Amino acid sequence: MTAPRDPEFDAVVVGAGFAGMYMLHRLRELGCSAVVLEAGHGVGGTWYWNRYPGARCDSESYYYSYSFSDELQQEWEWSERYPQQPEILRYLEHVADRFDLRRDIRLGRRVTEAAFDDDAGRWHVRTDGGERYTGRFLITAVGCLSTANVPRIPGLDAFDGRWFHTGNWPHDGVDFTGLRVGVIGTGSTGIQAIPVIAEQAAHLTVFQRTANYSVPARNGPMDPAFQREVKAGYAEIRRRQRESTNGHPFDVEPRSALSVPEDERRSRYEAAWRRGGLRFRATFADLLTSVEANATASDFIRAKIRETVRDPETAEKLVPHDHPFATKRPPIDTGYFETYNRPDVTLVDVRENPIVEITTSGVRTTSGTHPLDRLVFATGFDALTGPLLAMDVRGAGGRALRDAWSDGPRTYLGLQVPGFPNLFTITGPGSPSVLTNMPTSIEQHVDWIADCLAHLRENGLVRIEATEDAERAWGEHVQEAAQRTLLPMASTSWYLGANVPGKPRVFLPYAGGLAAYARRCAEVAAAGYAGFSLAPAPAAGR
Ligand code: N01
Repeated sequence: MTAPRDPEFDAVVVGAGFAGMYMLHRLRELGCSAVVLEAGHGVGGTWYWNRYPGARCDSESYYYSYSFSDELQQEWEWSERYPQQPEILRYLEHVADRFDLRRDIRLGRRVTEAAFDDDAGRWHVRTDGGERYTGRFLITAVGCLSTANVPRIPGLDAFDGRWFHTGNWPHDGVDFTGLRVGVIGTGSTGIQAIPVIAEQAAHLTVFQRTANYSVPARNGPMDPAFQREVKAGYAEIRRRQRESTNGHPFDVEPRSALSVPEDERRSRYEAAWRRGGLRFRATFADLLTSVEANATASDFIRAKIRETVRDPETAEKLVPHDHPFATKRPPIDTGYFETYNRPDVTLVDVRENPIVEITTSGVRTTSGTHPLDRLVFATGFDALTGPLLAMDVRGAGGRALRDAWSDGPRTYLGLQVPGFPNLFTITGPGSPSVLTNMPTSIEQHVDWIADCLAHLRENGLVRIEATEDAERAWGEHVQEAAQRTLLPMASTSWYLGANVPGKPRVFLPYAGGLAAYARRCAEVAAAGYAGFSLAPAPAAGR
């Protein structure tokens, strides 16, 4: 009797969110056999896990979506300017059905190990249930923000109430009615969740470490006339997205904030504030490159916070001082600062009064104990590298990715890692990823990988690996690109890995802009995949 062989595919894809599902679609078009292994019990990735109160997208619905199928974008109707989590999940489930993707997606399979077999030129992948899969190519579509960061605060195990991380929210929801709730964290997630939790809880205590800038989202129902206009103009909208810095379809004002008179500058900020959303960043060309220009936007938002929050002491705590606007991912909100005017909401500044421990009945800071029934960690993620390093990935010669990246991630174009042949990392570290509207970056990566696989096949090649030289040069370029912006000034940012104790401080995403990045990827491909070494199958009998 021979032992049953592991199921073998051209490609094993990890993750069934935006990236993994589109990758599967493209692989099928190429005629490749593929399987998608997904840890969740449903498709959707980020939108399957992040079900916290108030979860919605900060990009607008009409462009936070796939562009690859005109039929899909014509038939899908968005109900709001910013879609809520359940609506995005419905959209992704619809995509899975519409393109008949589910038959190649295996749910409830968390990949724990992946090892490259040099002789066979195959990746062997193992899941938490002990299943094994084999593929010539391993393609990670694991997301950038999918490994929860729960801070190690002493005493958490002893807490008598229940606690939750926003990125791993119970599927049957959480009822906060009549309860004393604590939220730790005031990033984009906390800023979305806090106003909604405050509506329900008997009392909400917010533990803030870094005060944050936020601009009103100005959410509302989708205007049918606008939706018709969008559908008629999708070709142009998608072109603008692809040719932009951040994957959004709006133009950035070409002038410097310092080139216009004070009253004009102010009225432009006022108009952007009234319009709401991430577009506020585009009010002037140099908000992320000039400290002086940025100060005009930062000061404008600081004044808005002081105007909104009635108690001056609370307002001062909410005013950010330690980083310029948008050097951390800028949140947008619905009634965030207004929430602090409620009598049943308390703000605790944990820079001033650090958290000492979690007790059985609450959170103790240096200024006293805050009694709580429920505790919410809106404390973010081990971003970009976390989801990849959560798997034990071993490349040629058994080298662990964890060792290869001990000083920070090393990639070529965020797509490949030297020493890890035939591994592609969709929106990996060193690509624009989290600095952009994710579906746009995902489509660019997936299309590039699909074209690359087609090239290999057409040329009788079976192996592709980034060279050390190309990786080194790209790594330097990624750091230079960040240094040309103000982004590294936010010293506590997850862009730098600063939110996870012990994580190397390296600027993780590529800040040179999506359009420039995509051009570079296209040039690399046109030059016969410059910076990659490509190899044919060994001759028969060898
Ligand atoms: O996480 P974050 P997030 N004690 O890391 C604080 C995307 N997103 O989940 O700033 C006390 O930004 C931490 O404080 P500090 C988006 O890209 C997208 O909010 O490190 N506090 C910070 O305030 C976003 O940027 C959407 O000092 C602690 C907060 O927790 C990314 O996800 C919606 C702490 C964490 O903020 C992550 O956002 C929501 C500790 N020990 C999010 N540890 C969309 O629109 C951490 N903090 C699609």
